[in-house]
Amino acid sequence: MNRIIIVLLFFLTGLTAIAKPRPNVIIIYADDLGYGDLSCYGSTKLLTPNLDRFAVNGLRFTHAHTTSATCTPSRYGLMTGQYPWRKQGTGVLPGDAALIVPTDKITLPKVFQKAGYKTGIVGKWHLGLGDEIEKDWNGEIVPGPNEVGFDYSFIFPATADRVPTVFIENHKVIGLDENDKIEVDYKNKIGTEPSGQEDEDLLKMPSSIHHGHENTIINGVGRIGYMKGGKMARWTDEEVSLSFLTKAKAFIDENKSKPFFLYFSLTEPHVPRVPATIFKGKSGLGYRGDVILQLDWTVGEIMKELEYLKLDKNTLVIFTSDNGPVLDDGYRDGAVTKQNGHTPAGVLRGGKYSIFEAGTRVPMIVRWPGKIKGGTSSAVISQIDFLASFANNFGIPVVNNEAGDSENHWDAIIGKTQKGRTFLIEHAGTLAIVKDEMKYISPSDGQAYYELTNTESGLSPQDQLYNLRNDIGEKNNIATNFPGKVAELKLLLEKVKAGK
Ligand code: NG6
Ligand code: CA
Repeated sequence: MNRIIIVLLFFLTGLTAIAKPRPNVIIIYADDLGYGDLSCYGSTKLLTPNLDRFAVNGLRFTHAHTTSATCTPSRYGLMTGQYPWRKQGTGVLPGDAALIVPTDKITLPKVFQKAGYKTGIVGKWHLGLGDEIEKDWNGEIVPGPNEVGFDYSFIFPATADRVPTVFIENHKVIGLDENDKIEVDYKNKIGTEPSGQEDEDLLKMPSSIHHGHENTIINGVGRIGYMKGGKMARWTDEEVSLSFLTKAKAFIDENKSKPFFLYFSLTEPHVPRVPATIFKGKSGLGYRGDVILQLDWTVGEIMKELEYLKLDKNTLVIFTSDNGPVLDDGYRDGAVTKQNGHTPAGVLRGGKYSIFEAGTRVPMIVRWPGKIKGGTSSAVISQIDFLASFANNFGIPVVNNEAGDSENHWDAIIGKTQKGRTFLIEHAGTLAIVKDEMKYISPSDGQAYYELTNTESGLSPQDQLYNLRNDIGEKNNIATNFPGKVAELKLLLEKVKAGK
């Protein structure tokens, strides 16, 4: 009798495990796309039909956040489920940085591996490579994405404006030439190639004055950092996006018969904005607008591929961005002069680098036909929660509090509830906390305004408190009117900081 019960229990446990939904999952991650950059988020000057279509059948979030207002920390949070501000060295990384994601702890892609998925990353990485800054770009570059949970990787190391401007596929730079070895240096000039400081005439896209994009010129674009050699390995900026799309489609195709997780990390609309030639001039808003159209088209191509392979119903696609928008991020590319009334941050204040809402509040649309109803969700969600949410959905335990800042909000992600986090932390130069739509920004001595990028940083030596419910544009600091609220949020923030 007992035996029968045990067998029955065993069988039932097995059934529940099988019953867990295991859709393919794709996270499409834009770079510096703002809350107001898509027409489904209210843009009228820039129309993004593919993402609009995507949003019609998807759940469009109005309060979704990255952990931080720049790239590396946001991606660190996405991968590890840990706030980047808990760890030194998680700020914007140079292109020669060592890997900052631990190889011995749980990560988002490892959650998928544990659930039996095939995992891949295609696109921008920006979380460092190898054990040290000094590394041989001409050999095996280890550790990297493959060591933190991706079975397949096709990446560029940092940003399109940082050397080395090469693609790396599973540890190896593509197009290596042993007679023309690649060297990279972020401190001293190497090689004899011209740099932006010396030869402005060679630039097809001038850098903004004193803006730090004046080192080695590659394809007429001055980069951050010096590079020598590897002439055949260097990408052409116009082809970067299409190369990523091609590799993403190939990954989907190769893994169509098993569950797969693809982290498709786009470069648009980060600088340098060099769209494929067919997109140049298409938006009328300069190259920033053009690359957003290119991004929109890319999303459409991925959706077409899923439909063609009959995978669209069984694939959960999350579209979002790594931080808020910026117009002038170092090149005179028309983003400012051809803005034409477009508002990249929409109704929000600030942008990339800012502790105001536009720094971390980003578009996020989740689409899973048949499983997620279309509509909008005001649930407060952080990308740091993807790790625990997927782990929970798959029934995978996360041990030793390894992703301690990640919360399970699976039901909010799939639209079963509009209730997400009870509180949210934002990070850019200082920390802010949002609870019940009251936002407290910690005082900071930092600059209130970044002239280089024309950004309101949101930093102030005073306490700031905003009521996002009726002041989403953060215009009225009501800290002095509500000292009790300030004290409460300050205390909660201190607790979170001390927490893990
Ligand atoms: C900044 C760069 C900016 C951009 C940013 C990283 C200067 C003056 N500015 O340091 O152009 O590359 O880093 O952007 O060099 S992120 O989206 O990857 O965080
Ligand atoms: Ca970014």
